[in-house]
Amino acid sequence: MTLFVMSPEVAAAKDAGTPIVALESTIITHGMPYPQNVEVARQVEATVRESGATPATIAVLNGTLHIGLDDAQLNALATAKDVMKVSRADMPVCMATGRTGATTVAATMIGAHLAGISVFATGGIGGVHKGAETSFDISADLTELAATPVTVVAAGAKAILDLPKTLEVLETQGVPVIAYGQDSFPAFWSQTSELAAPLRLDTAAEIAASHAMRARMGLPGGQLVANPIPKEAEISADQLAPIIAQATAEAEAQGITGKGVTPFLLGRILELTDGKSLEANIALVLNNARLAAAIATELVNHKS
Ligand code: PSU
Ligand code: MN
Repeated sequence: MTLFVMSPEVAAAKDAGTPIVALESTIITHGMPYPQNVEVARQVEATVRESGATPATIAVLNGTLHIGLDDAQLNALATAKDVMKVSRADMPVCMATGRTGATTVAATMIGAHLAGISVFATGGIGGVHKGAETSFDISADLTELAATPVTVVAAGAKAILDLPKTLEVLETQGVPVIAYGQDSFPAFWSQTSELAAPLRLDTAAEIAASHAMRARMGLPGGQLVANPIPKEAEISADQLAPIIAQATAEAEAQGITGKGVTPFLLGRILELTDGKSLEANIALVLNNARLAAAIATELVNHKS
């Protein structure tokens, strides 16, 4: 039995050696409400295609790991109830027991790597949560970046996280954090944060060359590319700070822990911003899809 099923579109791109961009599915099931979730998923796929690459949305459907979903599968996932949120720890259990699971950044990296896909676009990665010094809540996305050789394009990390601690853990884990085209580490809804990014690169070609160099050196792990949200779509950090504080306090008061924390906070922030956070989220995901396609294209050229 094969470990995964590729969509015909992704299989054709693999055969032809053309660029492919992996996409996660937790953002669909646990990151955005229906029907925007499926509309955005389609838009992201279309943007990858317009940018000259093939999209490969990754998910576990009834125990089968899919690399690339067709429209009916995408819609089924977006409307399904009781979809597991699948990270590294859950993925084999989900697959072995025939369940349906949406892949986080960590699990999507694992799926992409199994299928030989090197570049992945998402919105934001999981990180070190505020209060982690007592809760120990640190996303498995960070250790996955240290272990699995996939370049992940995200808009930095959300201000729901402790950004300085997130950067510290990434440094400890030996993960290159590369801001694209600026010195500041982007903060998801805002172009900049008060933190400097550890590294900066200005072209997709340099990012691809760095990915290829890691492989040549035999270093495990991938790269985090932090791509700032487009200026016209950003929400100021000042505006968001009280909203994030409120959502975080509510999560604590309601005893939300573990993998429930991130979806809860995203949902509350959406409500408290009257949907503005979602518009920004959509703009930055599309922006990340374009950069990821450019990096995947450079990587293909680099190999040939
Ligand atoms: N951050 C976002 N949007 C998201 C997520 C994170 O801005 O949708 C999702 C991603 O799938 C990420 C996961 O991999 O949440 C992290 O969850 P946790 O914090 O439980 O590790
Ligand atoms: Mn967590």
